[in-house]
Amino acid sequence: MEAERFDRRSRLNFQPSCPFAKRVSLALLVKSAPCGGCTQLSWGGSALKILLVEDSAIDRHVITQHLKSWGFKVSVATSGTRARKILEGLDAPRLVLLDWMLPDMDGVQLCRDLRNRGANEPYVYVVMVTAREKKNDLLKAMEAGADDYLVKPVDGTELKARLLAGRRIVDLHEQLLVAGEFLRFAATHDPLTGLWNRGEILSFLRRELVRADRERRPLAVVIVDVDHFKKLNDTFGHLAGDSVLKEIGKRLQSGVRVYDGIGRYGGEEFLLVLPGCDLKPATGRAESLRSLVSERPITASSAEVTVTVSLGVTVTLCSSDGNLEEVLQRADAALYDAKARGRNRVETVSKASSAVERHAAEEKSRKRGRSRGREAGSRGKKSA
Ligand code: GH3
Ligand code: MG
Ligand code: MG
Ligand code: MG
Repeated sequence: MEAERFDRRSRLNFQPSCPFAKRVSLALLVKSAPCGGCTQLSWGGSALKILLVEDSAIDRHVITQHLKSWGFKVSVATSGTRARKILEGLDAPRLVLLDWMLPDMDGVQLCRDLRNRGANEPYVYVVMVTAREKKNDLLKAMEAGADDYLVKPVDGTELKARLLAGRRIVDLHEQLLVAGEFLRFAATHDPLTGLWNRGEILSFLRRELVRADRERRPLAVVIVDVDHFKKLNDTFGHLAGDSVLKEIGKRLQSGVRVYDGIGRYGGEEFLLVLPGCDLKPATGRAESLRSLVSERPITASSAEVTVTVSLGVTVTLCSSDGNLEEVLQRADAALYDAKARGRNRVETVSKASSAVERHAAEEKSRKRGRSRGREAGSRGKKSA
């Protein structure tokens, strides 16, 4: 089984850094597990949770006995309020057997409320269980969002058949959710390094530029480029080059804060966005990142290679410091400078002064203007 899971994962080309790899392979495993098409009501070997909402003690007893004998982990609610609480909880049951008449509310209303929850909530499969057997009642329950309908007294075989169908829907929905999450991850991450891809880091930068402008906070942008990477590829081969890129990505990521953004900008280039960071601290951070990459050799194929990077740093405070393209151009110009000055070094964009210093100076002059205004006002009053 383990071998099959591994094989499926590698065919889908998951990277170990993809947090969904485990969940997707689990979902595939559930589908391909021996119990997938048989009559065992379990979830990949573990008990499937079910909520029984029933106020009649006799019905509760009979149905619970059945469910337990089929391997379900049963939660019981004797009122609609209690059922709602259980369904709002973390890791709530995804299968519900719902009595129509409850002491505090009508099961159909509970079902309707369940269907009106946000689209991000996991799907809950509802089987209405009731003594009402008119066709109109069946229609009313289905219109309220029930998936199935069972008339009391409950027949064990019939109940089991309905639950097998329910489990299939719940399984399919889980696989759909996991596949959606995986697609979202794949669309926003670089498959080699597991970092954000170019589109995602640029979106982050775009958002942070707006925030920096609104909050008048500095924002540093750093472009990191591997030195003489072509030569490394030529000497050790492309696969070795790939391992080096992965390791550099890891080292850079280990050196940034949780609220910083890091992504693969292009071939052997990385882009870092450091919110709240002015030029001086950003240069210090870039310097430590440079050391993190070069301080220990990286294993590439069978060789140990020491790799260096050059970094271009720029900082911005507000929209008048330039739009996204201009900010990137400035960081790129600084990087070009670092390359020209011998590589394995950090350069900042030469013309940009500290954004925060500039902001502080602007604030000072504004305050001076205001106090000048007040002084003028009080002088005016005195003379009047
Ligand atoms: P410099 O110090 O001036 O930056 O020199 P460089 O050799 O690093 O720069 P250049 O732009 O000449 O070469 C970059 C190389 O990076 C060329 C390209 O084949 C390689 N590269 C780009 N993406 C990948 C990748 O995903 N894997 C590998 N192994 N190599 C890559
Ligand atoms: Mg009842
Ligand atoms: Mg380059
Ligand atoms: Mg390079």
